[in-house]
Amino acid sequence: MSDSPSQLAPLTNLTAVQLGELALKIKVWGQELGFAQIGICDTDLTDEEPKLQQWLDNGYHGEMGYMANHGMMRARPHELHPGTQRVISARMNYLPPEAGFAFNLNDPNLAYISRYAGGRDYHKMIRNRLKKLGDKIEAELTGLGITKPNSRPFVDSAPILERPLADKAGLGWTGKHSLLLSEDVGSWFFLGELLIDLPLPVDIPVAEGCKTCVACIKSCPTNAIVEPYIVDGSRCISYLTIELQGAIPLEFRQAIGNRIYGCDDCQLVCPVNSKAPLTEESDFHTRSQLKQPQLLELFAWSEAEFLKLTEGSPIRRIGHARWLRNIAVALGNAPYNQAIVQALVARKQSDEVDDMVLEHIDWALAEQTAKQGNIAQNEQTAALVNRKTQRVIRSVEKGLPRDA
Ligand code: B12
Ligand code: SF4
Ligand code: SF4
Repeated sequence: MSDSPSQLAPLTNLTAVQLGELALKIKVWGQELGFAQIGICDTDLTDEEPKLQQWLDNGYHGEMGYMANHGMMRARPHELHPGTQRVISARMNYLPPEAGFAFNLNDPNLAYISRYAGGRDYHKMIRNRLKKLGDKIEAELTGLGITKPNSRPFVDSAPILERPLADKAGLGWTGKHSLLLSEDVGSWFFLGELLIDLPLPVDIPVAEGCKTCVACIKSCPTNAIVEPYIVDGSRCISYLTIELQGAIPLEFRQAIGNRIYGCDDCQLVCPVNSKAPLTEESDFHTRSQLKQPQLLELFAWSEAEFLKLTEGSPIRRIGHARWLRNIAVALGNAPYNQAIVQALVARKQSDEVDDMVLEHIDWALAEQTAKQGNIAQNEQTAALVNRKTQRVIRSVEKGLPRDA
């Protein structure tokens, strides 16, 4: 059979049986490409539009202007990519082996880096795999003498409500922390989508499983989960350490503790994560220099070292200034130590710091000085880290012993 486009039949020639078979094959191909699960949904997110609008009206996006820029397109995949009839939603596990969550949170001289970010940046990798999935669908249809479908992959940065789509596609339920999670797999996964103009059969959403649990809400260090299912992004440590360009508001600095890039606490206390599988992608394993790193070591990296050592990692995109800003806050939160004071003073004199970083260094010096000589307070800081973090640590030791 010739595959010249003029001799190929239109997509509308596909029968319901053929579409059903194709959907099953897509799920198998997805797994072959390293996705843990694939689900399919339609593009109707009209129920989400008022909730998204309310979230924006409340200013929960903070400085994330991109969240407001595209209007309601986020809830309309068919406007984002015209012709789209279905969303093929995919999830990929990222939990690295030897996560060492509790060990890391318990030592205020170590830097805590969110476990999604210790390896390679996921955006390009997942987009490439989704593109391959699109190629397989195209080859299959061409083999059937059918014209190629129009598809486009998206991961994270696109203006699309990925979590509600994945919820519709049956990949899990929306937890009270607003992330997607599922029995037996937990929540340690990324989402990505292939938008496609084929009327594939859709999957059935799974029932919500949080029931009466509120562990994530109670454990959030900055009280960012303002209501069940609703996160005030502008209070979230992930926003404060990654998205926010300028100064970290004073009210959050102590609560940030040693978390210098993102935060995992709401997932760490989640009982559903007790059965979460480890990633099968070695690309997501934590790089050696980011495994339980000393704050002082990271603070000493020059800009050139920062760029070299974070190459290919999501951390690189915050740049050296925000990296220093975040570490300065964590150093301010560490117990008093003469070496920390010296490192802060030395950094003030380097030509790599701007006014914003200087202000955070001054804050950290003031915190350190306040603890100097006040042995009682210093010990209290060291022992308590802070009460909520202690609870998270205990919860991890008990609930996630493999990853503690
Ligand atoms: C902006 C953003 C953030 C912001 C804001 C977070 C937020 N919850 O909105 C910040 C920077 C804080 C952030 C942090 C994190 N993020 Co983020 N983030 C995004 C992004 C780009 C958009 C999310 C969005 O649309 N928010 C807008 C609000 C309105 O959406 P929403 O929270 O889902 O709001 C809905 C609920 O409020 C709901 N709702 C309201 N009332 C009710 C009532 C009920 C009963 C229900 C069920 C729902 C409900 O309706 C709203 C509209 O749909 C997505 C990628 C994408 N393009 O979708 C990733 C994404 C959500 N993030 C992700 C991750 C991994 C994280 C972090 C874990 C990273 C980290 N370790 O530091 C944290 C987790 C913080 C948290 N608890 O949410 C993953 C989540 C994967 C998963 N398993 O669900 C995503 C999908 C990226 C990806 N491609 O994998 N993130
Ligand atoms: S990631 Fe951390 S700061 Fe953000 S909502 Fe979860 S627990 Fe709170
Ligand atoms: S901690 Fe509890 S409430 Fe929060 S997402 Fe997990 S099961 Fe749901």
